[in-house]
Amino acid sequence: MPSDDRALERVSDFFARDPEAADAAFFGRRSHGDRRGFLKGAGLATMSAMVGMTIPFHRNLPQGLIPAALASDEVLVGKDGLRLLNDRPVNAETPAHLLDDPITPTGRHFIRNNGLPPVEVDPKTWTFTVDGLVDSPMTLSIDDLKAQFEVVTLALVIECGGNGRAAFDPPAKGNQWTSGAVACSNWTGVRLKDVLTKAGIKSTVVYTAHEGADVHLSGDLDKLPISRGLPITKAMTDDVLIAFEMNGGPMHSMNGAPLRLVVPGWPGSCSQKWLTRIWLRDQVHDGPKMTGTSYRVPNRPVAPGEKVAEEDFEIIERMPVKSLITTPKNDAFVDETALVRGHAWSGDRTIKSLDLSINFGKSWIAAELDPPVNEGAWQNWRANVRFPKAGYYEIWSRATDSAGDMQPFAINWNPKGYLNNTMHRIAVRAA
Ligand SMILES: Nc1nc2c(c(=O)[nH]1)N[C@H]1C(S)=C(S)[C@@H](COP(=O)(O)O)O[C@H]1N2
Ligand SMILES: [Mo]
Repeated sequence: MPSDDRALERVSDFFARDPEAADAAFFGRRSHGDRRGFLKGAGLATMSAMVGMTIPFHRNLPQGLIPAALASDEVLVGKDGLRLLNDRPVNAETPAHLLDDPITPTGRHFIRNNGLPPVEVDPKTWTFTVDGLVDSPMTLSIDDLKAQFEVVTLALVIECGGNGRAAFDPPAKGNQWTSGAVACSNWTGVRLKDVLTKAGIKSTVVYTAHEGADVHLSGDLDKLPISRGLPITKAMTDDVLIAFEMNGGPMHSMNGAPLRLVVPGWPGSCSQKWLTRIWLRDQVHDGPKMTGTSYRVPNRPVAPGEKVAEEDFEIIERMPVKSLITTPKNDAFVDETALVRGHAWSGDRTIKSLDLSINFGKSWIAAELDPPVNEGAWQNWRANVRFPKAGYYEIWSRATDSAGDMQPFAINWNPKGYLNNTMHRIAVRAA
């Protein structure tokens, strides 16, 4: 396991410290087991894939030189306005006002990587395997999926379990997400349930285990950066997809192209990217980032800063009720009346009401709330808000879900900073 310091190292520092390991990490390919790279002469295709376009003068690239694009914000090729938190692994969130669309465009879907994405992926030759406790293990290509199963398109929320971590006090280690590690894109694929049913689930199965083709930060090809799973009951629900398209087009390479799981409403970590294997097990999966304090929270309320014994942690399942204000932009100047809008969601549930306050919670204004376009999608809402006089206001949004859970004002602290679902607050200045 890399320490948190190593995990926060930038690409350029990694190459400077350990060029062999860095090279293997970037250009080693788990799925094929061969290690190729700059030091051993990477092909044009590899480098082009890494920077997102052809490199006309690639023959002049000195050996071992890292294209500057890989050590800068340009790792976000094909993304629009995301804020880069780290480049090794790449983690980037979307400012709230750029999440304004009812369905999140590909360029605005956040990125959360635990390792180094595979390069030179080819959707034509990509396969993944279903094995473990099944009657007939299967290896399927994307064409096989399209031919053998019903293809569906659903708008599905993916939210990182650590979204909102930046607000924890005392601070929690990890990516300091503010509010932008969430998105609701249209995903096209087949239902996981249909594929598992075809493989034949043995009666002893309790959990799935997922593997992807990304490489561990250490460059060690025998280690997986992350391998999580689902209770089989969740895996068998209608809205869990094995997806091969995003928003009607190709999936972005950083969002798992060419094949990924999408498990709406549960921590984003369940939605394995660059999917290569689903393994059915007769125990709760214990892969990397399933155990210890990863994606786990204390099974009881704890005091801020309290040390919690590992056995008192439990796996996060559904994500809690939450909302986002996407218009106006934080700190905007507004007129006497302003259209306020955004989204609300709650894992495995629907939203019953969305209320806004402009007087620090003294009174609330009900927003107009759309039903979800399908199960697993967020719900869009809007309201015309009138500001009684010129001055500084805060707009607070508070969602209540179908089970009556309401967003809190203050955070329930936990050691790793998961599940911050406090109300969203933005500042505006009314003219
Ligand atoms: N193979 C693989 N799958 C992965 C990850 C990863 O690092 N590797 N990160 C997970 C986490 S923690 C999250 S929140 C989501 C983020 O999906 P996105 O990057 O498409 O937004 O992917 C999940 N799937
Ligand atoms: Mo995540």
